[in-house]
Amino acid sequence: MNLTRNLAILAAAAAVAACGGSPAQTDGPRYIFPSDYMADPSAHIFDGRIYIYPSHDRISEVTDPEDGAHYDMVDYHVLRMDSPQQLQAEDMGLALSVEDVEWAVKQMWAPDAACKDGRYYLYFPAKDAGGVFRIGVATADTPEGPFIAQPQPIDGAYSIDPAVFDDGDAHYIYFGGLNGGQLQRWRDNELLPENAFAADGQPALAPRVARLSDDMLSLAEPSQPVEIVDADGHPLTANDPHRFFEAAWVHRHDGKYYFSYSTGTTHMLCYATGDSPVGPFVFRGVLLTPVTGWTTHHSIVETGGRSYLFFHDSAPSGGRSSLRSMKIAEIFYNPDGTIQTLDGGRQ
Ligand code: FUB
Repeated sequence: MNLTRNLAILAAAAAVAACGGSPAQTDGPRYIFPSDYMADPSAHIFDGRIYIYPSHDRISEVTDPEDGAHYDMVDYHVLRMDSPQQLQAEDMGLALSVEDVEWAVKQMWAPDAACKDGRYYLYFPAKDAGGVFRIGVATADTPEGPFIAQPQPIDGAYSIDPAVFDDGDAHYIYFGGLNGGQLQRWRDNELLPENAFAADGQPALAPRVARLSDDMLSLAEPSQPVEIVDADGHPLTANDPHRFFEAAWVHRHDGKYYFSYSTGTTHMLCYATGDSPVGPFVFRGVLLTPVTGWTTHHSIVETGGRSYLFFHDSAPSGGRSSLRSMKIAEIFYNPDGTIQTLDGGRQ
């Protein structure tokens, strides 16, 4: 790890503690894991604690950003917080490594996790030997793992950024991401020979959703597009700055389903709401304005009657887009169910 960078983050954390009074303050965004680069934090409450499943960024010899190759991650760690007020998350150790996944070759991108009947499931994207992003699943008896991967990726799950939502009687998996995430290489669940982006003015390419099988290891049904529409019911178009790019997340609040996502090239987190976990979702607004760095990617957790956004930026690495650091911030709902926009802090 870069000592200068670590010192800078620790100084920032100390400044937060000093300026905010007690470390228990979580008012503004703050870094939660200064000692390593981690991103794409998928947070869940398991066993009464917050478990975070992030990507594990690293300094790699692959620096070419073409197709996101510089996001060259090779393993996952699980982090834990006893509460949102804990100053720093605790690293629970190595959870899964690419060398332990038979079908995967490289680029372990944003994962997510789920719990069912006391078993834990880690869903993760990686490229196979053909250079195609697939989504795999690994299992464990504890939330921190280590996880044992299934020998093959999940049939019918592809592209990147799996997110799993527990709707009580069923789990749903969402996936998909544009550009380096390859969503544009798929139509109707078939791999195309080349990219097929949606044209300006046409409906934007949609993320996918499917119900998971009872054993959580496969799709119970072929994935369907997740419709994100405007207030008149028209799909957001490919050139709309608020259209979906990657990083799907679903949570429930006050009886509504919230589908939130990154707009990628326009660098926002946005959200849409609906009455069903599979949509359609009506666009409602911007959750987070651009951060320092190219990507951000998030999750939303409700605990103790308060809601928290976990996300990342690249400020501690001086803006290096593939070296990101995780943050937490409390978020607030308006009476009409909209969420107050958070400032991502890009200068
Ligand atoms: O971490 C690699 C990729 O960057 C993720 O899968 C995307 O969501 C973006 O954050």
